[in-house]
Amino acid sequence: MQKLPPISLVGVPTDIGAGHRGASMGPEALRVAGIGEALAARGLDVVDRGNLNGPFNPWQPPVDGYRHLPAVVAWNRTVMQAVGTELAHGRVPILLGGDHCLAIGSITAVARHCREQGKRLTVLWLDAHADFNTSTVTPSGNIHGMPVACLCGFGPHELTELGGSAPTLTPDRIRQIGIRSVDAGEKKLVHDVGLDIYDMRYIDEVGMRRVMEEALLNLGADDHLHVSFDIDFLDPAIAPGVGTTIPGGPTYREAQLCMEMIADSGRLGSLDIMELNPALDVRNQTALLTVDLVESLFGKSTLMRD
Ligand code: HAR
Ligand code: MN
Ligand code: MN
Ligand code: MN
Repeated sequence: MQKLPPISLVGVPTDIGAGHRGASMGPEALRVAGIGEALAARGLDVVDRGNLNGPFNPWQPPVDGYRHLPAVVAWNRTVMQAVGTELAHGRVPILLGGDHCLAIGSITAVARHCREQGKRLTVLWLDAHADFNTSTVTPSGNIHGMPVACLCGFGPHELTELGGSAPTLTPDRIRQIGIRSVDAGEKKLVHDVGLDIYDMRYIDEVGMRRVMEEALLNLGADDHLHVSFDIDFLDPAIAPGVGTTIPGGPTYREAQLCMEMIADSGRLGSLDIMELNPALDVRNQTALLTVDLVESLFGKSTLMRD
């Protein structure tokens, strides 16, 4: 058995960047579904750091193309600090979101850690959406539709320069899987920067196995893999508890295989679990499914394969 590093759960109870209220309850729903116990049962050292604090959600309309920008910045600074601290202590941070705008702070901290350690960062972005909007092309002003653009240097300087100078990532370090909803202006941007997108059509055509083989190709000992898991990646038939359901996502088996192949890579160094919205869930089923998938992500399999 491969020795897995210790894990820290970090709750971020806010929906400050979302278009629906409720993702603020995500961390607690994941705890109620037993995320800590499930990982501990795998023999992992798990500590729950509790929840971070930040500004409440005033639910205001967008200003200059951004909804709640100052509060989004405040939350992301706190996330960056907390994730950076866990990494510096040699731990694997699991961010319990919260909406997906918080991945800006999380991945900015991971990128800095990788620079300090001389590691190469690869980000797997599991999502129905590309999250590559900017203030000029966004249809909503919701910053959870913008984190990948911000990480690549397209966005307000408060977010693109969260960790110092922009950009945090070059587009070639990101692989997006499960994509099936991209806005018109966003489509042009992802095409222009050459983002590596394994969309649902490609998954249909070649299957999840080959998609994951390609997405995980050439990972070696010096690679740190960050997984940013937006729960709306999953088909809404199995995961109704998210704000922006898009039909036609991965099935239960496809999602399991995706997680198992990431686990097999042995390179997982940090994780975001985002966009779970308990207000829209049914008897916590989406949180329970998420815990099941996260167990696979940390190596649980039906048979002994190692
Ligand atoms: N693309 C749309 C927008 O920018 C919807 C984004 C929804 N985002 C998420 N994150 N749930 O992936 O408004
Ligand atoms: Mn590390
Ligand atoms: Mn999404
Ligand atoms: Mn997302």
